[in-house]
Amino acid sequence: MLRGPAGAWAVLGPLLWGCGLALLQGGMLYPQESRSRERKELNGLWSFRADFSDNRRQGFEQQWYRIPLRESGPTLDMPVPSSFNDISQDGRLRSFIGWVWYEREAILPQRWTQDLGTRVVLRIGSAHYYAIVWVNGVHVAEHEGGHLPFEADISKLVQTGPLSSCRVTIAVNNTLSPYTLPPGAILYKTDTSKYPKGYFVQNTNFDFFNYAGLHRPVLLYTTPAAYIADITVTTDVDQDTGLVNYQIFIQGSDHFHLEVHLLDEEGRVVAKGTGGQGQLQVPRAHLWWPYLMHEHPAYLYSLEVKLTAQTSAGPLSDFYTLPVGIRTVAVTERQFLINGKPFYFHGVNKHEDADIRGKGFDWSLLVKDFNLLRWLGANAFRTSHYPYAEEVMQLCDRYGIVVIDESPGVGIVLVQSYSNVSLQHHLAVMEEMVRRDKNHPAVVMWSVANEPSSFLKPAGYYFKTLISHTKALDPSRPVTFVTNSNYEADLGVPYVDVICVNSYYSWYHDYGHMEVIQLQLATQFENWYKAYRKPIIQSEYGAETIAGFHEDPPLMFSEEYQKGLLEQYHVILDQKRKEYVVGELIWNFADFMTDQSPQRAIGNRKGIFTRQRQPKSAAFLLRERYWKLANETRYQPSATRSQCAGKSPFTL
Ligand code: BDP
Repeated sequence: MLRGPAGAWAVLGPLLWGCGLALLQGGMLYPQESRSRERKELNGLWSFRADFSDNRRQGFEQQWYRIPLRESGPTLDMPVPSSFNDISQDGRLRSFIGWVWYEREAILPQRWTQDLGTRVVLRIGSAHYYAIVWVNGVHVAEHEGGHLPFEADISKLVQTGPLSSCRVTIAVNNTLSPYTLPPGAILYKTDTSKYPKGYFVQNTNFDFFNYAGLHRPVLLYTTPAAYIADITVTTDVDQDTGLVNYQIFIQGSDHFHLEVHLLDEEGRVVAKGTGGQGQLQVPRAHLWWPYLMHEHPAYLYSLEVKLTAQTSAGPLSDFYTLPVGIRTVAVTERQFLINGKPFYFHGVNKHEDADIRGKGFDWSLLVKDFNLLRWLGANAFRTSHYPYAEEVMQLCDRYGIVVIDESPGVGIVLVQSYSNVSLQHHLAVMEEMVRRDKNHPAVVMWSVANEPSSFLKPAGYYFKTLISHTKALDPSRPVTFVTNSNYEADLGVPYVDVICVNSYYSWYHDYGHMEVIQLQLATQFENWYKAYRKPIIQSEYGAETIAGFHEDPPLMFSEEYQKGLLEQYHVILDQKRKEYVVGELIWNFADFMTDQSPQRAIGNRKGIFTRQRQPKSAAFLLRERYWKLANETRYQPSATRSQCAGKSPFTL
């Protein structure tokens, strides 16, 4: 039976898709090459300087952006993308707080600087946390927030003079405040008998190292002056016909013509349309299925959009191709449905984290992680605790790895972080996130926060507003946040579609007593379910484990203890998944760096893989479990509707 509010959006979602879109101004299409578009990556070595001055403002006082950085003082070579923290041997840089300066020259093709029908855009994938950007000394952009892209149209700047190069300067500040996401606070230590004058530290309420810098690709790309600014696609299924609703935003011209073609994986046109908005119908559609749920998961169509526009510079064409997965998502009182079939999340929580590069994007790491996920039989992960790189989301679409897409709302524990200023910023971040990730079939749910103090009085209004805003932005997906509050005290959970609960039985309390886990976990599930009658995901559980530590009988921190603890959880998960538990996500996929503290032996060691991606014993245990779960929950299409005749099943 469909539950009230969730049921309503499950039914109305596809019809309402146009309404949410109106709230999203402007687009954030992934920059791709096409017949009308070029891109030039600015990855590699940049000049770099951290501003160690007492007030950290020397760079602004001396206007370091006006002349090449090397002319205003010494610089370091800094790789982009990468965090800057672990690159040098300078301990001060590892824990630096304040402004750092990046600079690099880019040589532009002549056509980009001379053809006024070309638009040149500078795009920064992620700058943690606050960034100011200049091109040739001219301020072009400013952005708050560390995990989402932003861009600046720099055509006018590069097309006005005889220049064939441009100097890009980016100042990045990693300071967090109670009003940023995630929140943090600078604490001045004023006791001069203990600390030097002006001494301060940054306190945070999250458990990962606050890596900073230019974490994702920086690039230049072009579009014609009249261009496809945004595309939004939602999908539905009627019997065996796939419905693809599209809406396209154009900028740079009021007189244009749009053609859309939907191509299957063989490149055959299966539907076409014209105009900025419409519905394509695909008879006998191949649905997008999660990994291991179907013999041909992750089927992607291509939506080819062609714009022909009249402009003052003459007629222009623009081409953009968007991958489209046709699938539905719905939530009932006890189930999470994908394409109308019960889906069980068996997966992991991750971090963007690795040796040396910190949170810097790296293709080798990315592909290794996806190979490990597939080896493990994981069908899902949560982007704990911030949006991951766009390239990660693209691989999830291609491999069928289902995503709970989480905002950087982690560590919202202080009352100030529930203020109006914080809420407005959180709403804006959700807009940026939905705008960026709305077209990924892999994304099946938004998570607006992790472990906030949702028992505090202002939390009720805060989460009500935040969740309803997110639903208004995207009525096609359920919304949640991840709680660790008591079920009776939590003021945010009434507004979620799926309850996501973190618990660390026999780890953060009852140390060493694995015998209490079953009782405590069963009580947890029963309390939440009785109170809300909503499906539940065990969104974190785990134990700190130093690879190579062995103790039998199991002791904390040993590989045996991690395995034993997981096994105790699995007993209850196996009972409750027959009722209303719809998923289990281990904490964590891999060990990761944290702040230094007596509880952390060089980072958080709850990974089932080490930070270097080698398996601990628990990885083999989970692998056996996940493949078994996959076999039990696999959807068997009837012979007549087989969607992949002649294709081999995807197995490892
Ligand atoms: C949870 C947090 C996660 C931590 C984990 C832990 O959500 O970010 O890393 O605890 O302590 O409460 O390992």
